[in-house]
Amino acid sequence: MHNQNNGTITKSAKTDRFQHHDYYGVDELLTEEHLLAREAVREWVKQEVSPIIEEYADKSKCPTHLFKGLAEIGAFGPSLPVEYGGGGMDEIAYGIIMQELERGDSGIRSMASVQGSLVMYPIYRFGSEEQKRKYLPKLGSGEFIGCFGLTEPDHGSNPSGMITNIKDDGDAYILNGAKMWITNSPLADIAVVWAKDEEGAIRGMIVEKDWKGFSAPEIHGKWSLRASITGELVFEDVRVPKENVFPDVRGLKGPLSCLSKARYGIAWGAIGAALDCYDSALRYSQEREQFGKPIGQFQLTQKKLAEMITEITKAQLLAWRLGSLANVGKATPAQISMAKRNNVHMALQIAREARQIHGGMGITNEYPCMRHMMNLETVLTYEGTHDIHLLITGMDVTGLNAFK
Ligand code: TGC
Ligand code: FAD
Repeated sequence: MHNQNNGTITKSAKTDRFQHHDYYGVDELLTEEHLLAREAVREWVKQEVSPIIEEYADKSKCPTHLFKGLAEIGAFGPSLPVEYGGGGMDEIAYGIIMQELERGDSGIRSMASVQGSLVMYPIYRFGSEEQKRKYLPKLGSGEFIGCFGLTEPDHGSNPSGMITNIKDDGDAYILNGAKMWITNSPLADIAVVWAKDEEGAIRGMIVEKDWKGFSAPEIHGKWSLRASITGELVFEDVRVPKENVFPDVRGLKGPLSCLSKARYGIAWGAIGAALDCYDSALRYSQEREQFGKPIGQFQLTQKKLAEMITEITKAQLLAWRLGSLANVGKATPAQISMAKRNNVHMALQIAREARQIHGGMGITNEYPCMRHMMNLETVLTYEGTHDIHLLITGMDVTGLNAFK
């Protein structure tokens, strides 16, 4: 439970990072399994991520050694069946795991989102039995790293316009085109790629890194998500055996249903980043004195903190309810869009306010706010931008489509 009482702070709250802020007792809505998963991942993040993350972000380097650890704590596909390399848990457990990872860093959560929801999930959902058996155990154990290629240089928000294509060539398809902004692509052993066939239908396929004509150059110069590696996917007459193409799915609903799964996780993940910023700002406001008193005693600081915990609490309730709907298969894509948009924007606003509470110190890597803030600029944009999700909600409530 919330451990700040009467404006004072307990000793442990001063010394222990990652305080638990549960203003409305949302924990009472969680099961023993959810709480255990949260504790395990939180502990892992404290041990493995927090001590190194500032340095990796500073150097714009991906801590690749964490892939194995992420697999061991069950962060890859927590809600996929165990026999297919997943964790066999429910959607709320999946969400809570993403929350705890993003408390550490959005880039670490991205590693898990891509592997679990954008690579393992489509193989599980659309793959043949052979594809599942060949790739899922290796992905679940972290032996293989995967990436997901939908976005193209000229087709981001409108993936239906993609020009990456396949042409029939007997027992294989010939793949040509390019994908842009692909998380983990330079490291990936396999890529789940979406391309148009000769009839113009979008098809999904698994492409292996060593295949002739396939390369994945890194994109440099990012000020955001610096501990996550991003690259392109370039296909020049790559021969993709037909057995590597997903047999039954055609159309944009294939990749979009993977995005629904990942966006759901982001709606929870963003709460973790917000909690870390709030936690740091609250602590700082109680320790830092100006004009002879803690800055937390000034009404303007209290306004910031009170609004932060209000928004976090609303986001926690939104995520929990969305998770309850997802558990019974009733979370609609538009409901997921609303939660992704709201919670990421909430986290970004909190990161900015928290940075202000830290004054000049807030721009340094002594505190996590600026790193979260920069990361969240990406999170606001990827998996559908802030405005695209608004238009999805707009379409849902009006029945009128702004995209057509
Ligand atoms: P539209 O005609 O609306 O839909 C085409 C078909 O798809 C169905 N559908 C969905 N199915 C499942 N889940 C969803 N969320 C779905 N949304 C739509 C739809 O019912 C339809 O089915 P059918 O049977 O009628 O064919 O498609 P549109 O071309 O008008 O586009 C709509 C729009 C703009 C909302 C969509 O294109 C969109 O969401 N754009 C945003 C693109 C995006 O999010 N890209 C993300 C790339 S991946 C990424 O960013 C990974 S970051 C990784 C990390 O965490 O590091
Ligand atoms: P654009 O689509 O060009 O949008 C530019 C602006 O125009 C945005 O503000 C947008 O909201 C606005 N806009 C566009 N259309 C409309 C409209 N109809 N109405 C109103 N406004 C509109 N993609 C993958 O496939 N796989 C990945 O692993 C992946 N990882 C990523 C990692 C990072 C670090 C980043 C930055 C991106 C990643 N992406 C990935 C791509 C991401 O999904 C796209 O950047 C995103 O979908 C937006 O596309 P875009 O950048 O081309 O912007």
